[in-house]
Amino acid sequence: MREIRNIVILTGAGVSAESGVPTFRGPDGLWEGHRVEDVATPQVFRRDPELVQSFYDQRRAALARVQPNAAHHALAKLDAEWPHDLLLVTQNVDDLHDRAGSKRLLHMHGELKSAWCLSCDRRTPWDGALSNDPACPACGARGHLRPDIVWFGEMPYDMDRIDRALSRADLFVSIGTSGNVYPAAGFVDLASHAGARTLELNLDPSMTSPRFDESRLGPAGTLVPALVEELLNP
Ligand code: BJW
Repeated sequence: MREIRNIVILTGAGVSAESGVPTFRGPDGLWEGHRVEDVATPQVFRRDPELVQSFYDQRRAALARVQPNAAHHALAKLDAEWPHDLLLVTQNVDDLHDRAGSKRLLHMHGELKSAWCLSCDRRTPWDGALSNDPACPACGARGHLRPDIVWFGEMPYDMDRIDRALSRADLFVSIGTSGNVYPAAGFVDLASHAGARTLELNLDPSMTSPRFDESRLGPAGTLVPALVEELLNP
């Protein structure tokens, strides 16, 4: 193992579970009996925009009732104190990493608190509802704002930056993700190929556990602060 300087961290729904944000594929899965792969698509949005908008409106409103947990805070501390390159890539559309204070952060699957205008292609920070067809603040068009969320078949954000960081990583850490969704589920292979040490933190073994150098099982709220201490005080 070479000396650790450049770190890439991937988080999934498990990092927010202890804050009370439901995961996708757990027993109380977010989409209530539907496979997320069947419903989180642009086709479903085109077929039933009211249903999809009101689902995301509820989730956006629910963010006001949850707080970052010990894992989000520990990752923000690592961001503030790590003297070398660090990139936190989250698949989560909640804003808990942002609120904990992480700065070197990318939301590869979009954000609940952002709206994307299909008329002018601009993205705008958004706090309220979208189901009432508000006007786009940039171009004024009505009925063209959609949740700024990456659905199946759409290109995740910032892939060039993520690929570059993975190709230079000395340590890749995956936290609370089931490894069902690509391209994120392939990051461990890209990092390994680049010579990085790979470490997974998860409550249970994931689809990708066998591809990591090391897996630690337990809640993110306990494992992440311990890892951050280990990295900052080796
Ligand atoms: C805890 C815990 C605690 C619980 N502590 N841990 C065939 C083969 C390969 C790929 C494909 C294929 N067919 C199609 C594809 C591509 C497709 C894909 O991956 N499909 C799979 C179903 C196979 N991917 C796409 O379409 C993506 N785009 C794309 O590929 O573009 C082309 C491209 C290619 C190459 C490079 C670049 C581009 C887009 C994917 C979009 C995903 N969007 C979603 C929905 C967003 C909408 C919404 O939020 O409503 O994003 S899907 C959903 O899954 C969400 C999540 O970000 C994502 C990952 O879920 P996550 O975070 O892993 O959650 P869970 O619930 O699955 O797991 C939680 C984990 O936490 C578990 O492991 C628990 O154990 C753990 N846990 N409590 C620690 N306290």
